[in-house]
Amino acid sequence: VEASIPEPQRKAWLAHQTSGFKDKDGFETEVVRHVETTLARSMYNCDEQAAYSACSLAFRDRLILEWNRTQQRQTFADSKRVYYLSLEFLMGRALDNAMLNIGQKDVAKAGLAELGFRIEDVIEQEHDAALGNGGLGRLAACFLDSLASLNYSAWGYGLRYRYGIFKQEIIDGYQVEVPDYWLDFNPWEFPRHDVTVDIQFYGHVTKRTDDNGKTIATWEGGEIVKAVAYDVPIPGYATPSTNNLRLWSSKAASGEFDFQKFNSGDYENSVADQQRAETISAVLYPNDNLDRGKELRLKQQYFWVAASLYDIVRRFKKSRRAWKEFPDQVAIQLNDTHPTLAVVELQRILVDLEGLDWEEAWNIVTNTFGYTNHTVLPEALEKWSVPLFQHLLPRHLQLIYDINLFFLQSVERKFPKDREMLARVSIIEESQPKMVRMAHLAIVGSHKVNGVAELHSDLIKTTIFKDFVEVFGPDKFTNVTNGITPRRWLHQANPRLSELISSKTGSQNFLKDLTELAKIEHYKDDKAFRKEWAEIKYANKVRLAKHIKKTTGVDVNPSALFDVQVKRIHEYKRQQMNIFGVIHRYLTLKSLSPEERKKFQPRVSIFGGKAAPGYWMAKQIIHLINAVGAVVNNDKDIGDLLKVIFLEDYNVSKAEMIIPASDLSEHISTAGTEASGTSNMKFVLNGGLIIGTCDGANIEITREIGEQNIFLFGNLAEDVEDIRHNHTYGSYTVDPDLVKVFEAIEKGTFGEPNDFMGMISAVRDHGDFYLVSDDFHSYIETQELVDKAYRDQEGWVTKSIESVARMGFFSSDRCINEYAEGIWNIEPLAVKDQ
Ligand code: RUG
Repeated sequence: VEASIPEPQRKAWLAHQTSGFKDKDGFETEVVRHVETTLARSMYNCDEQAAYSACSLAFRDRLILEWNRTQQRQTFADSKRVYYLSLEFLMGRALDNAMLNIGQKDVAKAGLAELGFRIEDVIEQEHDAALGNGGLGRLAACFLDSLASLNYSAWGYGLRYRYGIFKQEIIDGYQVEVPDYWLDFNPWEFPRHDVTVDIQFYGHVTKRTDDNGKTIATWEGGEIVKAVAYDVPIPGYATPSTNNLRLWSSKAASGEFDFQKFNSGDYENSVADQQRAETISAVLYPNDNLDRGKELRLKQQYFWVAASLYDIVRRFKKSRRAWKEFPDQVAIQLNDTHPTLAVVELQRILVDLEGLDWEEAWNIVTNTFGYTNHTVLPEALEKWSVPLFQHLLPRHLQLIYDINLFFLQSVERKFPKDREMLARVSIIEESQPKMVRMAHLAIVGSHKVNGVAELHSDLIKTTIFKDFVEVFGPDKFTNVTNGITPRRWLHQANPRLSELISSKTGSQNFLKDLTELAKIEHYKDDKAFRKEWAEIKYANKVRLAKHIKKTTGVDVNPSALFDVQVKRIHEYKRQQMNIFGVIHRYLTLKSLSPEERKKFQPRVSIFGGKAAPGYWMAKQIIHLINAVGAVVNNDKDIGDLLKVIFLEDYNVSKAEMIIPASDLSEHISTAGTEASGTSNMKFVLNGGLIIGTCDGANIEITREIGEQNIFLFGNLAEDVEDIRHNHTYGSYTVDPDLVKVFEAIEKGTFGEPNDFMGMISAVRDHGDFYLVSDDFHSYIETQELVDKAYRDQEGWVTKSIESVARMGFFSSDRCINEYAEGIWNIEPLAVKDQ
């Protein structure tokens, strides 16, 4: 890099490389400089918000240098890059992460203290970057952290939503959605007004035959929207590598507004084009595991993949390599089916714009893409109506039909005369209207398809994608069990635990190689270690108890068992079973004498999570939790024995506080419905135990930490179908304990019973699809085992230490290395001055 700098600029360049803060004083100087010049404020009125801004800008300056160097290093190396296409990146806060990854949080803490600020208060000023719904978006964020930390040449591509996931308020026990405008001041993004791409929508296709008899298709007319790049630096941990996340923002192609309309007095419409264009990247769709098929969503998807592919192809073309080398230089991972249009768009670029033959182009396409499936839930599998496609993306629809034709011809050769097989695997569903099945397109257009936990990867092969295993053979389908970044989910979220671990492992190397956690198992009988272990958990619980008091007004006892279920509210995740279990506990307590009650294990049941705004049942569940809390928390008979808390607006930064404070967390989805789950990993890594079903990654967690350290219950995935069949055609009775719970609700114990009848009749009258009643007895019994185990505090601490020590497998670093080796075929790029 240095050698390529022209001589006149070299001296200045060299001087600049050594700038930045070396110590506390250097840091302070930078903060003061940013307060006074960048923010144009004086130090006399520098409040916490200004301190946050200046501190972020000081760290950002350091990131930018490494970011530039990393990009140059990757360009010069000219090796293969991976592009992670995700419609969601749930990044959370950036400042704390940047300070820790750069390794200068201590310097900042000391510097800020001297300026009169507590670093925790400064960190708290940052608005979460909440460009995602839940697990899928957070996984993408963990992957970016690992890709940078492991020195892979990688870019993320996403959308820069003006409004991320809504802010949740709880008013009178009901969820109310408030828009979350997060871009007021965002020092972590760089607008690239020079990096823009024109994106076409609508219009029509003309075809002509050229002199060689080849058909040339041209997509004409329609409208153009401009995509503008915004870059976010992604610092690796303990490495200078700083990767790039590029988010696209939409803008009218024709500039600010239509002067002609404005001058002719049509003021309202003069800005209409601009507003329509900006709508594309305006808001994140707030649905988790649900496809609604809205036109604007399809527009978002095409806008984003077309801009990203243009960028990727432009970068490849600079190397002047032959097209056939494209898959040697480029790996593109489809995070779910949301970016599947990229398959069609690349084929369009190669065939229509670059003039390649169909076969050659299709080879390039399929060797470039990998597809990750994250769900088997039918309501989450994306389908788009053919008429909508025809209207919005007419050329893409033609290409999809051609891709399907060639694919079905190949299937027919393998399975002659099997019409049903053809209908089942077709990319087009012959419904009314016809639909494009995006998962089928993603499978056909990729060289590898992976699930996200062992059970899930087996399930996709035996259920939704069974036919494709026959068509393509089993090798195309693989598993990469999800992981989490230990930097954010241990080091950042639980600094005291991280420090205790490093004092025993001898270094912080476990943050780069999580299997080193195994070393702490040697200390599981060490008295001082155990004492500190328990103290850390207690301190984290005290912190959460303060937050609960501040936000809900309820006093909770930090010595009680903290039982936490925080995740999106969904029937398949079964928060309804949890709250029914809480009601059962309440009824049991009420039936006991004061003496008997004394023997009872005190608990705080903590819930958190957002319901999609249109998901009526999920909202009812939130309402019931709050209604139960209102009764139980004010019942003098009960006191500290049971408290029920709903924490408002669960997000990444709240997760960082809640997770380290849990004794027990609930991962209780109906077996076979939760693809992986990743919060289960976060909780165990922080020394909390799990109550869970044999679902998703719970199974692998059990294998790693041992059956004695987890509370498993409920029916198995392999039995679910038969049980459901029996609900409809056999005898069906609701579990007697659950009947009592329903009776209490119907009696009005928790307010107007009609408010909760949907939840009751889903179980009692509508086939209990999620097996709440079937699993209830086993759930209640297992909760009793939890109480018993918790009363033996020594035994509990042993379980907690053993579990953490055995969590090495669940690092997203392991996961990214598996993708790199098994799917992307890329190697890390050496960093000399590491
Ligand atoms: O529901 C799944 C989780 O089980 C999983 O852990 C996560 C990451 O793989 O993805 C979640 N998911 C699936 N979010 N959306 C979908 C379907 O679009």
